[in-house]
Amino acid sequence: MKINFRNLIIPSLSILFILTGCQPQGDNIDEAREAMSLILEKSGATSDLKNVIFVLSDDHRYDFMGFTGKVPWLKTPAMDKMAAEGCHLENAFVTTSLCSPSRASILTGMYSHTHTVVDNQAPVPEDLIFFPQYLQKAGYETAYFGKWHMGHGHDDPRPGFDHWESFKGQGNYYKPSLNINGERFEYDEDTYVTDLLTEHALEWMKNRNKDKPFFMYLSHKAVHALFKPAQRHEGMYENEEVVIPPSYYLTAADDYKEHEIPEWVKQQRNSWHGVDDMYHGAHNFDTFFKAYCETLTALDESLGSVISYVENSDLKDNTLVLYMGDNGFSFGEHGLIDKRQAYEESWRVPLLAWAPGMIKPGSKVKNLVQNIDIAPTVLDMAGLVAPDYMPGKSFGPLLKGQNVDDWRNRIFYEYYWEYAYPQTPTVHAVRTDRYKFIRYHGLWDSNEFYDLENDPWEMNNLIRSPEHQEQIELMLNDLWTWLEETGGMQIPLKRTTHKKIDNRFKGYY
Ligand SMILES: [Ca+2]
Repeated sequence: MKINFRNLIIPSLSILFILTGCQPQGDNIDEAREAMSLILEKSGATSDLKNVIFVLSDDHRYDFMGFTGKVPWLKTPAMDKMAAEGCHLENAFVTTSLCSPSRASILTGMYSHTHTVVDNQAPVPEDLIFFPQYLQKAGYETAYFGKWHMGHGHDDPRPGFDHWESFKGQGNYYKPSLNINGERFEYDEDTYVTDLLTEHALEWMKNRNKDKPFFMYLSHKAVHALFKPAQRHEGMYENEEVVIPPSYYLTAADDYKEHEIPEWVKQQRNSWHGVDDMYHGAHNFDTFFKAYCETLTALDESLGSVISYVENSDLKDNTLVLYMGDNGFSFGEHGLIDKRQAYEESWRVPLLAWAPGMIKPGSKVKNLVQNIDIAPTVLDMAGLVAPDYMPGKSFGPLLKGQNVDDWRNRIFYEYYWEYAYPQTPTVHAVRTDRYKFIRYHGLWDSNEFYDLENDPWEMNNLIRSPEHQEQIELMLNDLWTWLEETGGMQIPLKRTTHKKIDNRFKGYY
């Protein structure tokens, strides 16, 4: 089935044409795309720091790192080292908590409703510019390793990368297959994908063109479900005790009604993404929790190898290493598993920055940072001014310990309902450093408002609280203004192609 995306593409192109001054030749998208400039204005800032390594993980939640103490027995020495010697951006979030939309936001610097990769099934419009394309034009050598996920159909090289290694969709933990610069390579059943990608990334760094600065994007499959640790890590946490969050039992009985928790949250408890029927009985909470932590171990080792290589080469003083997750993951909070919703465990991500010489050891950034800031930040490191159509900002100054007076004081969220996972509705949300307002679309249910300072576990919905009505109205208006001003006033639809697969309506339309 071919979907005509012209109606989606033309508005985003129009924005680019206004900003770049280029006019489309008729309405031919290919010609229009050719006409666009990939040359960005230089910022004029001089910096010795030129190279950037961006390591992305899949579904790693913000607090499952050894140094946070969240899971007392979890060991992540490389992440701990990055935080101790570099910077922990403590309030990092995505704009959509789902693989493909978040990855598209990282690579384009745009919101999901702007790049239109709103879910894992949405095709990728051909006019999208991935920010490494700008880096290439500025003389960078670029490389991509690992999970791409957007547009499941193929794993061929995508624009913006001189070197390409990827696989279709989610790929496999064991016996991986890689498309390396257009050529297919198959690996044996003992080959573990996290280790393989790390080896190849290190090899590329050793053999790259040393006359050019570089940008490397190492995108791990780990720690996406269904978790499979490296053989050497299997069972390492077998005898440990899982961490049960305070909100785990909130929807187990009728208490949730007093707390004004929405009915859909209660319903999801008994679904593919709920603790009472997780993955339709294929997994139990304890083994699932431990397998996640064990799978995380090879990912941490990968980070350790990358940092060690940088540390022991001439890259030490001119390279920034960033580590981030593409979205969060709930482990029983509100009785839920997985992501998509706008509670903290789903919306927040880990974000660490390490660059000896630039970042003061042990730095903490408390500002609200999002995935849409990655592109402007990397471009900033390359001495380039991010294009105006990108709503994010470089957090480079924050890493250097500078005060940025006009940094955003609220962030926005969007998630669009998926046919395959009908238990989570369409969600829009806005969050400040203290309050969160969540709005559900097309659902006769309660919206939510939380005072995160007094209720960090989001267990007391204050949507009816008289003293908070003014704040709620303010945030509701902020949300609509954001959607209106950024072209987000439509809900994407997809044709139904198969019968339902959820536990309540399986086999029926
Ligand atoms: Ca993900």
